[in-house]
Amino acid sequence: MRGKLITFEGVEGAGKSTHAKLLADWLKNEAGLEVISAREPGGTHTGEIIRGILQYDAAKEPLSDNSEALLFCASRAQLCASVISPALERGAWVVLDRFTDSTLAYQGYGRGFDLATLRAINDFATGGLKPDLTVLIDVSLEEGFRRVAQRNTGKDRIESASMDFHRRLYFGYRQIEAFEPSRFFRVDGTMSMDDVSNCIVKEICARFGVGVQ
Ligand code: T5A
Repeated sequence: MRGKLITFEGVEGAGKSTHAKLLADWLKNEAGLEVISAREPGGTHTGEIIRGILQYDAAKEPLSDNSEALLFCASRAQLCASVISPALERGAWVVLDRFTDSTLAYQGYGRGFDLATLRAINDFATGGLKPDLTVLIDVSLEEGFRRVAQRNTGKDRIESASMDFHRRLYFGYRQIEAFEPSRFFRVDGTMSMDDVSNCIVKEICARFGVGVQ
């Protein structure tokens, strides 16, 4: 049986990496499933090189907004072809820290690119692959950036964009969710880590009938 694709989305510092890992551990250790985890951009050798360009200006030249959009999708295309699709086909579950909705939120609502064009580029990159469930972790921009600041690693290129940019993508996520409500599970990311994690596991059990073995 084909595996499931679960994606995590939200603003900077929402807790995506934390909760993607907690869910992947639960699926492996408690539900006994094969689980592949990856982050975007990245997750492959090519993708990690692209991540360096996108986040840390590795190419040392200003990146045009068009190049930015295409590079996120190039990283995704490589990840889909070499990791995600083969894993799903052999029945593994795939847990992703960001996916196609990030491009709609950041490059669409944030940078202002046409959403239909971005959806077409996303489809080209993924071969039309859609998440079975998207967990949208909801925290305010203020809370997200407070957590990012606590990390003490400084802001990367996109985190450094204007607050207006981040406000647009925050509301963008709401629009994207409203467009396909049944694919989304929105969880209040300001609850304790245990409470957030338990809510996500409960939703997964209810939707897909998996449980503790
Ligand atoms: N991007 C990405 C695009 O523009 N277009 C695209 O198509 C794609 C795929 C990726 C950047 O690229 C952009 C978006 C991003 O700007 P990244 O480093 O992967 O960059 O950035 P993020 O995905 O935003 O990762 P962050 O690490 O900034 O945030 P997370 O993963 O949401 O947060 P996390 O899990 O690291 O948690 C942050 C802190 O909060 C704590 C954690 O312990 C951690 O310290 N925390 C909680 N604290 C209290 N209560 C809870 N419930 C907590 N949950 C976590």
